[in-house]
Amino acid sequence: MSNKRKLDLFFQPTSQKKIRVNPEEGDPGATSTTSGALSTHSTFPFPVPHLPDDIIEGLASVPACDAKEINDQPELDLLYFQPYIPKGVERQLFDFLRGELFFYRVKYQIKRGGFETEINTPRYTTVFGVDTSSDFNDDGDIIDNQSNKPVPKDRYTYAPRPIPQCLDHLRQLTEIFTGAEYNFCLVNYYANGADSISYHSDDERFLGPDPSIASFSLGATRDFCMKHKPITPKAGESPPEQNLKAPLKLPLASGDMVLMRGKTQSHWLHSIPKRKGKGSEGGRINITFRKGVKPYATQNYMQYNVGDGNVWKWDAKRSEMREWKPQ
Ligand SMILES: O=C(O)CCC(=O)C(=O)O
Repeated sequence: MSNKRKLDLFFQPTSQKKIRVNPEEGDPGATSTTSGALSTHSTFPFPVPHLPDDIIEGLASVPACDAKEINDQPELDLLYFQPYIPKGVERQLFDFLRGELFFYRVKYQIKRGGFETEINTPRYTTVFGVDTSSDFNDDGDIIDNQSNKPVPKDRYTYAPRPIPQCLDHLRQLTEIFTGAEYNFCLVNYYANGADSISYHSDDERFLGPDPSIASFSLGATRDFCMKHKPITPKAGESPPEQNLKAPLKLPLASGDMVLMRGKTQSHWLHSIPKRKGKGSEGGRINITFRKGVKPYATQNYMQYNVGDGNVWKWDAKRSEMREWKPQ
């Protein structure tokens, strides 16, 4: 089936499209259209509203432009959409997600130079999804994909969380366009230029070889820096050319999407550095879709993006994230 046909089917009018509402909301097995519907789950601190119809309609014309291919350096393979989400719709989606999602400010201990060190993640994070070994049934219970039975108790330390409809809609659209599958959605919120993510690569074995990662930007423009991983020169040889290359800098604006694929993760590092001065005040959301192929993907993503800390939610009156407590 062509992408166009798949999209036409996907965007049939919402009045005909039935969306299953988690039975915890009331009538078990009830279905509803998008208006007023909520995604709920026993692991969610509070329900997350479904995407409003006007955002769904706005997303019907993605991608807003053709991608630029960036593959002129060794092992680099990017598609860069400027933008992917049409102007105006990206702002609505940013406001909606910032206002409705729950976030965490994760702290964890690592050993550094032989000493236990506390790391304060310098941004708000949250994650949804589960690796390919498991799935959620219609009641939201986690089941083993092979046996269709509840997963063994020791598979997950942190209970996985299903992707709420408001992010799953974009995930499904992204699968259609990129031809890749995604079972995780990670969301970062950078409150201002002081929030950041340091150089790293998403090259964990639990993502399998040559993972495709679709990375969306909403809100403030931030630089996405990339550099080739250092290559140790062989004895007596001069440093390989890659070590001398200047880092790549993409000024990611609201609505942009970067698809990183092929050898990119195994050979390149990426970061969002801190930003000072003009333009450093605005908030930015980053959404990445990935596919985890081992249970450790779920464990790792939950530990470092949810962890054990307090819940944060956007306070529109104060225009800031505030700690959220159950009423
Ligand atoms: O915020 C971004 O654009 C990058 C996020 C990122 O690298 C990550 O979540 O691994």
